[in-house]
Amino acid sequence: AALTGVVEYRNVTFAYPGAESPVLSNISFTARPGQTIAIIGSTGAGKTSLLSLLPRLYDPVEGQVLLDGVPVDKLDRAEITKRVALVPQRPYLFSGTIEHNLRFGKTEATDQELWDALRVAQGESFVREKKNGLGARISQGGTNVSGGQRQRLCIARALVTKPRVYLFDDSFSALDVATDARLRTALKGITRDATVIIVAQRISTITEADQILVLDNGRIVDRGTHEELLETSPTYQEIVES
Ligand code: DCP
Ligand code: MG
Repeated sequence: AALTGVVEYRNVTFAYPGAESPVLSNISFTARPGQTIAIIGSTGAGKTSLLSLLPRLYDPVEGQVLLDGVPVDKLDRAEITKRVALVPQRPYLFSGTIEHNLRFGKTEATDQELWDALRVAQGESFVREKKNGLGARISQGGTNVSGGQRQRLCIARALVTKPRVYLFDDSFSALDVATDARLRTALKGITRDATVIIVAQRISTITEADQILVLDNGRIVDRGTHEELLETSPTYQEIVES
């Protein structure tokens, strides 16, 4: 069977409801299974807004977002949730156990699947260290775990759903460089056939991406691999040097 998980943005323009000017203009790109597409750009460039259109947190005002060739507004929300996992920039945990939080997207996951996801997300050891393990309580908003632990639990939650498409919104920024590197190596195995779109601040997180989109003021100003952009993109060079 053909691999699913093809994401296409076609001439997408987006403004927040009630806002006058668009925060995204004429965005076009395709991300295929097996690929990692990275999005980089300064704060306010529109990276989070761009990701939010695939799971339909918002809809574009012009253009189309397609999943496996079908405009997402023609798909059931349940179908989108099954195929696409978004790890948000502000990872959200709710009051309940670690297990509840990890099963949030997929109630029928086995404990083994939860531990496997935690292992990849580099969250296994801190959960094992808790007296109640998967049964350990998380307070509302996840205030009793660190920012990095929160991120790892949210990454594990996404892995549990075994989606075709992963959207990581700056998901590795609260991790130290070594944990970030270990996590991404482990992820590579899991996401080999999936489509990965990753927003990053740290250049080291994205140097191996198949394509990097440089976003500036809601527009894709340059695109290419890390090596290509170092040669051709002044905006990218600025980000690398900053
Ligand atoms: N914006 C808005 N209403 C929202 C969210 C954002 O009007 N609910 C505006 C603020 C910015 C623009 O949209 O001017 C783009 O915001 P993004 O959050 O998409 O920007 P980034 O994700 O690129 O920024 P950061 O790197 O800070 O996460
Ligand atoms: Mg953002």
